Amino acid sequence: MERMDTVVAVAIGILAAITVASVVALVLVCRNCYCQQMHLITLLHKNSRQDAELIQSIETDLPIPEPNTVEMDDIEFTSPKLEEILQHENYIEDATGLVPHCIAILKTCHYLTNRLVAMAMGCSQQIHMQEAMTDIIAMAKQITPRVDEVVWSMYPPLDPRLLEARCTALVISVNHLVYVVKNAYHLAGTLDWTDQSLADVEDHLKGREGVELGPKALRDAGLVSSLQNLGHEVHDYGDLEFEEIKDDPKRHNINNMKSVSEAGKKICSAVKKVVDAGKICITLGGDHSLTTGGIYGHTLSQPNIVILWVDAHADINPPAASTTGNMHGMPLSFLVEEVQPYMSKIKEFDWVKPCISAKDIAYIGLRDVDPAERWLIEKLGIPCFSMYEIDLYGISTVLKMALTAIDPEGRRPIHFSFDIDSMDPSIAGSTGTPAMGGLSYREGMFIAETVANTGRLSALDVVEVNPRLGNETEQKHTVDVALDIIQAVFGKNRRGMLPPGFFLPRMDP
Ligand SMILES: [Mn+2]
Repeated sequence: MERMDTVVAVAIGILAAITVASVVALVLVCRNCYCQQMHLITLLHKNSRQDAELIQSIETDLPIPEPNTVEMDDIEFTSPKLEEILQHENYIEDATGLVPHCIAILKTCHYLTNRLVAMAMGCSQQIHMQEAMTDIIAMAKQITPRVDEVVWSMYPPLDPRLLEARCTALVISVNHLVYVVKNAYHLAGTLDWTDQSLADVEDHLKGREGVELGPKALRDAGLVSSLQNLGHEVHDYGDLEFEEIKDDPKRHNINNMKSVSEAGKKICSAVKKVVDAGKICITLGGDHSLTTGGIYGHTLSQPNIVILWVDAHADINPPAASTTGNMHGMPLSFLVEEVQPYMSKIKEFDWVKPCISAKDIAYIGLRDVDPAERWLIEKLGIPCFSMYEIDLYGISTVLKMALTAIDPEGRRPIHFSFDIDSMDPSIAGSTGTPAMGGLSYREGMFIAETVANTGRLSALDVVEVNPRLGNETEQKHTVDVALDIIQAVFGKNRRGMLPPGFFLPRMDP
């Protein structure tokens, strides 16, 4: 019952905040509106536990005045707790994976309403107060019960479809408000920020996770120029375009199965093309599922590769053994010959053939390994250096052992698959499945420098950088760490660098 009380309190809290905001907006604002239909696709994802507390924090921190008694100037719409929620979002647990999206939608709707109201306060003289009042009142009346409904169906999130429908209804109402305000101002240009917020909301409605923004974040941070500064010729092939497949339910226990299969084919041929041309291929993710196509494509050009898999996770669950259905936990199962007896036949993945042996992979940094994965590692004898071995031997010995295990003679091309979640969340927290106790910055850099020193790097994956998770500082750190690792892999060394031909001229006496 305490939980129900919390839910009621929360519902009333958020409802009241948005009511006040909407009512103020409607007093100031006029004219017509239109609405935009959106869809919510359920996406299995991580996590949520402390949601009730978090939502309660929103409630306790937001001043919630009585709509009828308050003066416009008295309304304060700031909440430091919202910032706090943003920081801890990626540690929230919930089986449906929908709650984080719902919280994000509620927050954005809250933010939109607040800003629109604040703006209306600032420019009330521009608005024709008499007009369109009826429309706006009707609209505001829609928003409040819809917030209430979303919150009610979140605790617990028993029916994902109901939750989807209710989030959609809320977003439609908030869209109404946005467009009514836009219309009232006749100043669409000054309201560009609303488009960004609405696009964010739409992403959450679609269950998009933000990891697709990783490559842009790395490019924006100067990836290409930093590699050029190291003396490399860099060709940026741009983003691969993936078609959106509408009807793509979970099948064979793989979420969005057709989409990931089709994407894999494209990644496969793109990587093959680059390696065929004698270049080192960097594949930026995105999530780790890209290696199904990436490693297969690499082997089509270079059959003799070995794989250095630096990750918190083993990513070798056969689909049937996966507890989440997320392809990014399974890519190696499609590629390793010895795993095939444990795989069910999936015709959509006929294009990928098992192409590497369990003996050709070395894991480094594991610390979140599923039972099926541990069983395969032991049964197949996959060289595995978890955080335990790193603590036991130190990173230098571990690397020697790992490289020797997969290639005693040190002649084979290396596919270095680097998952940012191998690093400790304290330095790279903006990632979908963070795990405590990861690699230190120094250990990560040492791995990268050692790979560079082999001179045998043939392909590099950098995956799971998610610039939408974590706070601003975490996002920046995560991108910076990824960038430093990439630079180290391509020759930047902490000992310092001599540019070609550099010398210190003697001074005349
Ligand atoms: Mn991974």
